[in-house]
Amino acid sequence: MAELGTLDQLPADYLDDLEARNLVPLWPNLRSVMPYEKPARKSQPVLWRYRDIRPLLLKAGELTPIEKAERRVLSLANPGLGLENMMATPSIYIGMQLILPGESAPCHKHTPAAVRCVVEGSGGFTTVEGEKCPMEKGDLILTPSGTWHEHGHQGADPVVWMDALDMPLVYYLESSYCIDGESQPLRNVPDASQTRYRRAGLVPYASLGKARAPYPLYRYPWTEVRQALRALEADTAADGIVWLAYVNPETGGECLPTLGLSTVMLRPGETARPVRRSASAVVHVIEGEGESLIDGVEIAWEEDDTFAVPTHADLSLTNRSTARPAYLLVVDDAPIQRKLAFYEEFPPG
Ligand code: 1HN
Repeated sequence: MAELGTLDQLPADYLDDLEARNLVPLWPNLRSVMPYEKPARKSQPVLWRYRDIRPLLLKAGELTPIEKAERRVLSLANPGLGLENMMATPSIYIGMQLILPGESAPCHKHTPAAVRCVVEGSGGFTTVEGEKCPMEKGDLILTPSGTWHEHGHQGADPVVWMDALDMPLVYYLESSYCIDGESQPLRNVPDASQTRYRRAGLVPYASLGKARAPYPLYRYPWTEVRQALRALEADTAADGIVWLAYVNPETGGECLPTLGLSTVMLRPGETARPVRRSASAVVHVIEGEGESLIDGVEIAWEEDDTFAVPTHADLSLTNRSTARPAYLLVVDDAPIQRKLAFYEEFPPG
């Protein structure tokens, strides 16, 4: 490891000459952009408690009519990345969105991809490319990059969902923008999770041998995902993790090019120690309570809480209940890292 020259070792008039020509010497900055062994990380392990968010979100419902918000969302910002930047991790935006009975959020499309996970309330829906997707607790709804989407609410109580977007990445690429559209005519009811992709292992015959659809399925109903986790438990070793990936049913690959989606069931009293991953992640608690150690920082989570896991972090997940399983949704940026060919897994350390 060579000792690199520093800025103060360079003559002031030389530095002035560089600056006047928009030039910067690399060597004084090299270690900060290219540290040894592990990346430099500003992201912190951080917990957002739903107990804290809920009253503030309901207050937003009183303070700001939906027409003045377009999307009534409180962003979950990682203080290590600067609150004003609205980043949960370097690549993942997270928000909690409130929609009140009878309200609607107008139709638009944008370059960032989004996924929603319903936190509470019944009767909400998102229409994606003309497909009306019901939103019940734990349901996952994809709105991939460039797909028209709008929200509505036909129920009686407030509906809240978590929005996850690849916005920090797309914004960094100076590529984030949005287009407003007319409300969409409905193409079909029910949605494809109930019709064309009702069961794993089966796809509509006509799709065989064709170019695989990029986004054949927008909705993953929680009641079925939860059953699938319970079924996988029966075939998971005591030291294994009950962990399912959400995939595109036509390709078997990731649902979205940027965001990875998966769900973990922690058995009663279980402590899971997943491999250390180069990807950053956000974990949302669909059901249950427990605690996690993230790079030595202890986080005690409850149902509907959300926490951030920085890149390369050590992570443990403990279900505090000895009677009930806990269910977690994991949103990560592993798909981006795989495409960039540097995704890594390390033994827990
Ligand atoms: C957006 O379009 C939605 O469509 C939610 O519900 C959150 C955060 C940033 C930018 C666009 C939505 C968003 C968003």
